[in-house]
Amino acid sequence: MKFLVINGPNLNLLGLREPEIYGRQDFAALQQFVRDAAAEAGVEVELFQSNHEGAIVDTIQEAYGKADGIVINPAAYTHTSVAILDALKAVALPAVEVHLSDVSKRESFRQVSYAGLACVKTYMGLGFEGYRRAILFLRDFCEGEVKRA
Ligand code: CA2
Repeated sequence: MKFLVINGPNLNLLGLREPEIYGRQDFAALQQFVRDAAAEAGVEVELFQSNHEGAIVDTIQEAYGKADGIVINPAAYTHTSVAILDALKAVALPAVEVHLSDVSKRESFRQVSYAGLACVKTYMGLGFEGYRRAILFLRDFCEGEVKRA
């Protein structure tokens, strides 16, 4: 089983500012955490980060036929991008949304999630742990899909 883990704009700057919201660990630590979580779950993982909406759309499209599921933190594009929502719907792969912070308790403009409309589950406010839960959920979800088929 292979999952694509996508991180959106500015997450590559983790650890540099706003540690009270996003924690003190940097993006390299997040990538290692995700690799370790995938190993624990017994799944393969491919990591992708971009600051560009179109690059994220391209990567979601390319996942079709290659990945079994997607874990995505679209960052600021969560709240603006119909293009990412449409790409997730188009490939129709099971997707799980992750946010490091609890966006439900933040500014009103963060209360809408377009990408979330195409996701089977959302984890927020758990920091890095949200990615681990997402991978484990997606593995169990995909195994269930296989059993039901
Ligand atoms: O909580 C999350 O994971 C977010 O997706 C993070 C986004 C934000 O726009 C979403 O509303 C919630 C922002 C990521 C920016 O990361 C930074 C990294 C270093 C310094 C400042 C921000």
